[in-house]
Order: sequence, then structure tokens, then C-alpha cells
Amino acid sequence: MNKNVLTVAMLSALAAIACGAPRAADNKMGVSDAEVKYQAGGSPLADVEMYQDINPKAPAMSKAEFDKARQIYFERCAGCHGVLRKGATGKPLTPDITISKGTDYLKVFIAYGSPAGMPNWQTSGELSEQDVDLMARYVQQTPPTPPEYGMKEMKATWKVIVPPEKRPTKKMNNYNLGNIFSTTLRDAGQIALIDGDTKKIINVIKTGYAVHISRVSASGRYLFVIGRDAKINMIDLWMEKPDSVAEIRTGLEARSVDTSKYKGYVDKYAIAGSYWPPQFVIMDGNTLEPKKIVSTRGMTVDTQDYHPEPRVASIVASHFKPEFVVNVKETGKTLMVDYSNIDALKITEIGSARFLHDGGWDSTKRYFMVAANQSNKIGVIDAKEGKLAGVADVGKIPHPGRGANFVHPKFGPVWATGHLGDDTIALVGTDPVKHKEYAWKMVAQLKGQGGGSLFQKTHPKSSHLYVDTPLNPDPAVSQSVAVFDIKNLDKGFKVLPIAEWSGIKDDGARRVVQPEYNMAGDEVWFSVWSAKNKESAIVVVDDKTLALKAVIRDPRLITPTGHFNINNTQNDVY
Ligand code: DHE
Repeated sequence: MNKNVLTVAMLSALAAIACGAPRAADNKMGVSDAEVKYQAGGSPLADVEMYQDINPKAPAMSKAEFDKARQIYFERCAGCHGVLRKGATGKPLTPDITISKGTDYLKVFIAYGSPAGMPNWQTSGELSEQDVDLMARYVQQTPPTPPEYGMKEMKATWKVIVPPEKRPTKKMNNYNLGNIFSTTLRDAGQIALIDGDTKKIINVIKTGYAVHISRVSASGRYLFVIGRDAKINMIDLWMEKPDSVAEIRTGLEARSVDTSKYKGYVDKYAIAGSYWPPQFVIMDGNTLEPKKIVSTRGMTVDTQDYHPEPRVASIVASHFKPEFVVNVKETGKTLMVDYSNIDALKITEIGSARFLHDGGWDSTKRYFMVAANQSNKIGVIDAKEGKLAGVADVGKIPHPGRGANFVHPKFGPVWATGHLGDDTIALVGTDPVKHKEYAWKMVAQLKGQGGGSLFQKTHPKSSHLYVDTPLNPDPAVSQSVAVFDIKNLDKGFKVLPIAEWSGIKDDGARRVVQPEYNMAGDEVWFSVWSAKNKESAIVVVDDKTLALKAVIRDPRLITPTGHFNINNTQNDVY
């Protein structure tokens, strides 16, 4: 054998070390398939036509090969390596780096992955040997740049389906609006509006591709739903049968939407942030007419290097000022966007830590606790003073959703987050007045069922903290949920067999995801999430007895993931 040719095992070990990954032995958690699929989620950019720029130093590729590789890249890789391959939560893959590595090295890395989070695309069966070869050559080409997406493109997709003057002047249905759940039907590109009182589906509404989250207007009348393709649907809950009244596509890829909540601006503005292009847009809150687009391109908080595609992650509306709190992932900056005069937009830039993702308010709704997930930190943004209140070191890859607030017997008010990368639940002190010594620090770590946690939830009227682990590789863990007694945390957790309670017997994944309380705070809803061609369900637990209360099984419930109680989402109750 040619002594210059390193064995595959040595190459993959080299690859792991080259990207600073701890050796497999050091990294007990490894990276579960589900976690990889979660992080490297599909991007709508896969279908956007782009142009091949032949780089003479890169290995040859036909146009057909380039197009196929581009499709694979945006479906599998962009979520981690960025649209422009400048790096995001994954390493940069620009030609100045990849050409010197060469095709053989890259093939090994793509095939075998690394414990740091690069999936083993070939040995897992996700990609064929030919596709791995294709991708190894593709990442040596000049990255194609997707088209920008500005006012002209937004206005071309903007539709007012029911003009404000033609909408009901009073609620035209008998639903208990505050107890409706907007349920993401992820792979169907729909949401199901479910009546929390009767557990019946009110309507299934077509939304954007791989619909992601729902948010509720301050008045509680309008529901805003955003798809990964950045399509927003505005739904009027006062209609006899609640349905879309306006829609717009605000970019090529997105994850977040919210509306103005400060007094005097109720339902006045909506905002959406996009992954591509890296920007946010402020819209008319009644019609979704796009008003003001702002780019988030800029310098990173740590090295002050320019980043060409800092994605907009979580957005939340301040209760203290006419401001949107816009969290930008790759720069690690939170933009406090003052919408009191959108023609003279004032933006305060607060740096915390890179890779800002999801987050939620503390119990006073003054401090926004945002996970800098790949930095293993929580940034604390003071929405009243407009400054950084603190940064807390927590466990590996925190993933709070909106997090969970409760009062700890010793540390006072705390905010909890689980983690993708370890089995702990971090409690961060949130009371800088009466528990000053604990504020903005991790004050305790609960031990949960395992890694792969995405969401945790509690409710002011509940004494329980629920923690899901849908991305854990062990089905016994991903198909159940841990519940803690807040008044007796030392007792550890109880496991609820949610997937089993659903009654679904097939071989679907049946991942239990996202605890969400009802308006009264005495029920907790869970999605039992299986693939599109398998049955899924919603399971409802009685919060007092921790017993099964109801199961919603309906062929229309395709890949249910997030579900959002109208009252709790409108009033930030968690
Ligand atoms: Fe999410 C919230 C981004 C994958 C379900 N997700 C968020 C937020 C962001 C985000 C930025 C915060 C929005 C806000 O508060 O304004 N999510 C991403 C990704 O980039 C990622 C990792 C990969 C991707 O391709 O999208 C991703 N998310 C997922 C999923 O695979 C989940 C589990 C299933 C699904 O429906 O796609 C998922 N994300 C959710 C949910 C929330 C969320 C349910 C809202 C939580 C809440 O309580 O508000």
C-alpha cells in the first residue's frame, strides 16, 4: 500500500482532531442521528436556481453534478455550515480551506463524520459513496450565492386575503380562543387549530414549507405562523372558522415571527427574521404589508470579524418599550429595535455570545434569557435598561425553547433550560434584587433522563417541570418525558410513557416533543412525532395527577411538533 495513503481510520481520526473535535473516547455524548438531522435541517434554498462558478483549481464537476450537490448541500449541510459555507455551528467549507485538504480527505470526513457533530453521512446510510464523492468535490467549488430577497420580492408574494375592513367587527365563533392550540404539522406545511376544551380540530390551515412556529398578537385575535421558507400566514381567530386573512414570504429561509406588544402599539406591527437573506422585516400588523427591511450582516461579538450571513434566530416583543428583541445567531448580538418611528429606526446592539438561538422571558418578562447554544451559554438581555445583564455558563448546547420559570426554595426565581448535548437541566437565578448573589448564574443542575432535550415547560399554577428528550438515541427516553416536582427537586424525576399512552403501536419514531400547558394550567399537551408516513398523535396529561387525560389521534395530524396555546403564547406564560 502506498505509505503516503493514510488508512481511513487514521484519516478520520485526523479529521476529528483537525476540527478540534475531542477524540470519540472523550466525547461520551457523541452526536445522535436525530440531533444531527435536527441541527442540519432542510433548507428551502435547495430549490433556488443558482449559477456554477468553475474554479480551475477545484475538481471538475458537470452542471448536473453541481446542481445535485447543491440540492444535497442546502437540504443537509447549510443548517450547520451556512448558506455561503463561511461556517456557522459547523466549520467553514470555503475553497481556500477545502482545496488544500483535497478530495480524498474530504470524502473520509463526510463518510465517517466526527464526534464534534459532523454526521457520518455514508456509514449511516444517509448518502451513497457516489454522493459522498460528489459532495467532496462540491465543497471545493466557489460557493454559489443565493439571490437576495428584497422589497420587490416580498411585495410580489404579499396577499391580503381578507382586507381589515371586511373582517368581523366582533368574535363570530363560540370558541374559548385563549384555550385553542396552534399545532405545527411540520412536514405537511400546515397547522391544526385544536379546541383545547373539546380536543377537536377546528381547522387545518395550509401554511409555509416545514412550518416552524406560531406566535400570537398582543390582542389575542391574530395568530402568526412562519414556515422555514419564510412564508407567514396571519390567521384571524374571530372568524366563524378561523383562517388566513393575509400572507407574505419575507425571505428564502426563516424561523421567527412576532408582533408588537407594547401599550399603544398592540397589533400595530409584525416582524419576521430570516436565515437567508440575513435580515429582518417590519410589517404592518394588520395586513403584513412589508415596511422596513434591515440587514443583520456585520461583525461578530468576539473577534469583530465580518460575518456575511448572520441568521436571525429568536425574536420576541418587549413589554417594557416599543421594541423588538432580535437575536442574531452568528454575530452573537441582540438588536433592540425601537419601532416607535420606523422611518427613523433606532437599534441598540447588545453583544453576549455567538450562536444565539431560542429563548424566553424570565418570570418578570423584563429579562430575555437567550441560549447561545454552541457557546454553551445563556445571554441575559435587560429589556427595560437595554443592556446585557449577564451571561451564564450552562451545560452542552442549551436548548430552552422559551424555557421554564419557577421559584426555587433556596435560589428564589429561576429559569430552566435543558440541553441537546448533555443530560442536565440548568437553573439560572433570575432575581437581581432579593437573590442578588444568584442572579444570572447557573445555581443548580438537575439530572434529567438524557441528552437530546429540546423543550421544558412549567406554569405559574403548576408544581411540575416537564422536560422532553426527543433527540435522545434511546427510544425509551425519546418516547417519554421526565417530570420534576418543583417543591421537591431532590426527589429526582418521574418518567411518563407518553408515546405508549398514545396507543400508537407501529414502528414510528414516536418522539415526544414540546410540553405545552393549557390556559388553565391544569393540562399538559405533548406531540408524539413520527415520520410523515407513520401515525402521530397529541397526548394530554392531567397536571395534578400526572395521569393520561386524553389522546388526539387523527389522520390529519401529520408530523405534529410544536404546539402553542393561544393564551400562554399571547401573554408569555411559561
Ligand atoms: Fe426550531 C423555535 C431554529 C429545528 C421545533 N427554532 C426555534 C427558534 C429558532 C429555531 C431560531 C426560536 C424562534 C423564536 O422564538 O422566535 N429549529 C431552528 C433551527 O435552525 C433548527 C435547529 C434546524 C432547522 O432546520 O430548522 C430547528 N425546531 C427544529 C426542529 O427540528 C423542531 C424540533 C421540529 C420542527 O417543527 O421543525 C423544531 N423550534 C421548534 C419549536 C420552537 C422552535 C416547537 C418554538 C418553541 C417555543 O416554545 O417557542
